[in-house]
Amino acid sequence: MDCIFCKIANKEIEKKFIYEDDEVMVFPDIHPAKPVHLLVIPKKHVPEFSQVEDPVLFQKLFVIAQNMVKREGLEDKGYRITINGGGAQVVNHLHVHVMGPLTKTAAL
Ligand code: DGP
Repeated sequence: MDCIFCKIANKEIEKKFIYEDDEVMVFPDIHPAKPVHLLVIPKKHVPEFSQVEDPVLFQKLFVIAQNMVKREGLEDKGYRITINGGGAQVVNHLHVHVMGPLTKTAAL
C-alpha cells in the first residue's frame, strides 16, 4: 500500500519520533501551521476517523495527544486538536493534529 504514514511506521522512511510505542507514533508535521504542530498517528493503517472500529484506539490516541499538550507546555497557551476526514484530509491514514500556541481569535 502506498501510504506515507505506513512507510514511516514500518521504518521504510526514516523519521525521528517524539514518542513511539507498539501502536502509536508521534512526530512533527512537515508543514507546521503553528510553532508546535505534532501528528499523533496509529501505526496500524486506519484510513480515517469514521472507520475506527476499536474504541481503545481512540482512547490511546487522545491520552497521547493530551500528553503531548503537557509535554509542549501548551496547557495554558492555547492549543487545538484536529482530525481531518471525509475527504478534507490530505493523508488517508488517521492522524490527530496537536497545534499551538494559539489565541482565541485564531481558533475561530
Ligand atoms: P491532513 O490534511 O489532516 O491529512 O494533514 C496531513 C499532514 O501530514 C499535513 O499537515 C502534512 C503532514 N505530512 C504529510 N506527509 C508528511 C511526512 O512525510 N512527514 C511529516 N512529518 N509530515 C507529513
